[in-house]
Amino acid sequence: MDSWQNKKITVLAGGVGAARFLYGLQYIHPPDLITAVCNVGDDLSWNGLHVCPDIDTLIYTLAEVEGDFGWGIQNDSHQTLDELETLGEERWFQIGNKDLATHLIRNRILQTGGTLSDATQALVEARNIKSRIIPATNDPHPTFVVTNEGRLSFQQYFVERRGEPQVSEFDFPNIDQVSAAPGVIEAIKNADYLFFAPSNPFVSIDPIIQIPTVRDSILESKALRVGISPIVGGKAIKGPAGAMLESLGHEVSAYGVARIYEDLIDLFIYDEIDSKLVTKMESLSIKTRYCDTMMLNRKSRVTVAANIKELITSHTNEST
Ligand code: FO1
Repeated sequence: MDSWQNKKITVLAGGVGAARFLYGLQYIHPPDLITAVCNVGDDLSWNGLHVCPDIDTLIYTLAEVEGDFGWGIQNDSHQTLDELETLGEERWFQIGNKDLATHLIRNRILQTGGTLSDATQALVEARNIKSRIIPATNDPHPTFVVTNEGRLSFQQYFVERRGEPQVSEFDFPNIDQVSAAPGVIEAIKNADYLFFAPSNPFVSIDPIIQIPTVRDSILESKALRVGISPIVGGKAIKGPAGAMLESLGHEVSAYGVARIYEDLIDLFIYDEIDSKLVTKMESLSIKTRYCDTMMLNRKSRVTVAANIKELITSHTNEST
């Protein structure tokens, strides 16, 4: 009997790495059994429009329209941005004309009494995506990055300042008042497999698991809880995870990430290129396994999902 078949899968998801993993996953597993709980800490207000980079990256990737860098829409144009610049506006955050359609729809739904969950659901359906994508929360829950240049919003730090400032800590204001969005706790508690996507542990996964009740639901979940390393060969595949690990005093390696997740997961998967870390990994209180996790193109995303499925199946068979 296939221990994986018909199982409910929930993925705690950030942006590009999570989107690529979910893309592969929905090829090897029924999409209607997959739920992505998505970070909203990167959200920003752009000219009054609520932009959700991680949710949109997930939607665009699953719909196969993502841009070359993994975010935005492919072959987009920027006349609106050009015109805004002509009118004296800043242009550090690039919103393409096609991408704008997403934000207009989301904004209409939010302004007519809908929640971010409602807006996300409408956008998922409009792109004919069969997996469930839900925001971690419908409340305002921005990530602030405390740096040597002051306290910056995530996008100011990441895009405007190109991730250059030295990071000392992260700030999630009023976190005690943030509630999980409908479906989040159930999706975590009732999952058979709960993945921590290969996303940034500090600014993608932590904003989700810091929400009161979410951390408890992970601890109470009956799922096999599986972390996937976003660090390969001592470097982040994408984004500032490497620099953040370093400036916060963690080892910049898959092992450094495994240690951060150790109390919350059962199994940690890292790339085969880091197989030399095996002795260190075995010193942890969790199981660890390695395989090829490099998602360089659409085909390899499916291969990686299949590799991970195989590791989990053999891990489950060994433990029973
Ligand atoms: N990333 C950039 O590096 N520069 C941009 O101008 C930019 C614009 C942008 C617009 C919409 C969107 O959904 C994502 C966008 N991103 C941009 C990516 C985004 O900053 C990051 O991918 C995530 O927030 C990190 O997960």
